[in-house]
Amino acid sequence: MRRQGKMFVSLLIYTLTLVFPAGYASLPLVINTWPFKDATVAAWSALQSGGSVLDAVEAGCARCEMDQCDGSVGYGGSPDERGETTLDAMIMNGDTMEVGAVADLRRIKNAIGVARAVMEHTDHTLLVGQSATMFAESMGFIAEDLTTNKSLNIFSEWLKGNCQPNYWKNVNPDSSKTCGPYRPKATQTWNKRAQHANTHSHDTIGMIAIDNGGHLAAGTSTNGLTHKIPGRVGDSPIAGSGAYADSLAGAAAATGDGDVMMRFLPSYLAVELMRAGADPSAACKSAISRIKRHYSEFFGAIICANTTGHYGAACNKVPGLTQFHYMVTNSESSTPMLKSVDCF
Ligand code: SD4
Repeated sequence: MRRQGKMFVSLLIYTLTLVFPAGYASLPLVINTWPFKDATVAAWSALQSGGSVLDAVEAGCARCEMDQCDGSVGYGGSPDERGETTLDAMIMNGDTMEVGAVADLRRIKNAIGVARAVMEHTDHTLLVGQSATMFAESMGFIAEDLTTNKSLNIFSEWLKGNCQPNYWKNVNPDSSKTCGPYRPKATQTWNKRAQHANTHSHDTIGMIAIDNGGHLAAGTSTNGLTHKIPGRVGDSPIAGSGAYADSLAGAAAATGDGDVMMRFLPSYLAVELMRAGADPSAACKSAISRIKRHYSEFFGAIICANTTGHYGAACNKVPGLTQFHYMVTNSESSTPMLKSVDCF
């Protein structure tokens, strides 16, 4: 009898794994890039306390901005060539297809909050630079220095190391050896793109939230790339690249080498594939494959979720990224689950 009981339990577990494979659908759902658990918790509590999916995405990304997740989100990280930290963020409403975004935002800590203000208080989609700061101040955000001892230190070490690495090419003096200012070289040579990315310099938060009513939102927040050329904007605030959400199809959010990834709109592509019936893991994989075809060594990953709450992720296998970690909370487990996917 005991043996029969054991067999029954084994059979039940086996059946459950067939019916509920990894990524099993359950709503509501919060999913975000990297193991930023506190961000997942913040987004989930926003949903649980009656907030909308936009509230959840805003709360989750704001949490990372405050916590300076991995130094790659929020103030005091990724100083540019002048030593300044600037922020990119976006938020998208999958019901209305409204987007609010800021890029190269200076002196304001809560970039995702400003992105939401762009969406809710203007007819624009993306505000940039010092003008975005002025907009933020008019909306009640406080302007303050985003520099910390840590970012100052990263900056001064970089100066001491002859400004290596940097993002210049085809310039004089030789940017692989010395600091600027640089001037264009008369003759240009094609160089394979340098491998700028690694797990330490890239950790944008990208987040998707879906509620019980099937409303979807997605968002991102980052301080971009360390030592970027001032004025550089990454993929994170670009709709369809950093994130995309359509409550009729699904949502996706990307992380990685934004200068390459934004050329392929991977989040848009993944959502369109889910609209056509692809499951989230396959959609994520196809979006990564599209980029790989041209930049086999790019650093990047993407998370995808469809309207029923199935989710998946994919990443490009490069040294330093063989497995990608992301967080999931849904009604199956209200404490965040750390998930991982093997890169390919
Ligand atoms: C950027 N995509 O600015 C961002 C950086 C990043 O994971 O995602 N890191 O290019």
